Amino acid sequence: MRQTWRWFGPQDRVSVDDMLQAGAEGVVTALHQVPTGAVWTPEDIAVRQSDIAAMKSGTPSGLAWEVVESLPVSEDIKKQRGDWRAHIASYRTSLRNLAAAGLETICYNFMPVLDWTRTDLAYRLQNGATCMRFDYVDFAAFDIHILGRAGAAEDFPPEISGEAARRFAVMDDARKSALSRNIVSGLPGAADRFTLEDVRRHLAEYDGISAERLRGNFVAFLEQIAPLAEELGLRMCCHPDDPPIGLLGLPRVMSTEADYSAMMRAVDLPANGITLCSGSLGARPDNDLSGMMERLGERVHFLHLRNVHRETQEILGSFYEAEHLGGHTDMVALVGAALAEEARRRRAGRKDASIPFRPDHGQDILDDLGRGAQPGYPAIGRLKGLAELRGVIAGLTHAGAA
Ligand code: DNO
Repeated sequence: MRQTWRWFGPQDRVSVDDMLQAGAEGVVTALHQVPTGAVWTPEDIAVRQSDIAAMKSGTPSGLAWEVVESLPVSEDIKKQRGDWRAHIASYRTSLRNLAAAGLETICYNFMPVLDWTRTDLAYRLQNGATCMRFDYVDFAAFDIHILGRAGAAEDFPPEISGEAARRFAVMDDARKSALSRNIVSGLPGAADRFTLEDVRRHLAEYDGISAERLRGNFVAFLEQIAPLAEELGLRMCCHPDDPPIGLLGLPRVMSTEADYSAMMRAVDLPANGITLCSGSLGARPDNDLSGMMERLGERVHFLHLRNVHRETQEILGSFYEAEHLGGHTDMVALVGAALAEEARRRRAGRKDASIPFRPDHGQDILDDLGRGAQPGYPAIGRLKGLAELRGVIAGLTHAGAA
């Protein structure tokens, strides 16, 4: 398993030197500065590659850009409105440019409006560490009482709406604005530029777009992209919905094994693949992560290894991001299933036998507290996750392992 590390570019407070010392073998990044829908030019790609190649001192880092996360799909493509055809043309050009630069693995998602969604970005655990959390009641309070979305109250079970009303009644203004800020952090683009009005406008544009229709638009996108990716030797891998449930009345179509199977079958090419994110999918108790790895593993081109502690047994519920080997996902079983898939690939002579994974998210611990890295992406919390995962891999692959 290839040990990779997400980096947000030169402005990331976790540097190339940091990731090297954490033990990363390869880098996951994107041209975050390029607006969604525009072409990623060979020049911009080359600059990012050279940023990665050097340490602070100028010494070669020995690291390379190995996975793109993400080449974002525009809202126009998801809705098939406005400039969607031009955006697909740009997407295809970007793929050609990435392939020419030696990139092979391209992660993206097809979540409308919101990407990942949390109610707390720094939820304090008992030991003083902080992590990201999704509190379903807080989310309902936001949706029903702050955003004031029509029909929102009916979208939640009555006990959740009731609890949300009680909680909202005693929420002070500071908490109300922090909650709104946290929730819109997952919006594409710079989170702090989004107002509640922007969110309402985005949501309104999905009026009349059912899950069925979104699936159709997704297949249309894949039909334009996957054959080209195949021809270019690229592996596209779709990230799941995070959390894997409908939010704000928006359709979400990549939340379960059945969703993935349907999309894989709809455009049945190896290049049409999966980012198996154990943290996103693991927020639902009915997603069997190691089973998904066994059954869909052939198409898993990238792994996000992360764990969540679910606070309820319901499909719709609260959770927080646990340590990598804590939480409800059996991480050892999942890594075991990934290693078994790699063995199958080696036997089949596949050149992508080593699957890239990254320690996804991490709790803020020790000097992370106060460094102000991207939410979910601290240096030491991720280093700890990577070290633990590396220990699992070493244990499972040791010649003497049972
Ligand atoms: C969150 C990430 C996601 C992911 C995109 C992929 O931390 O895992 O934002 O990068 O959904 O397109």
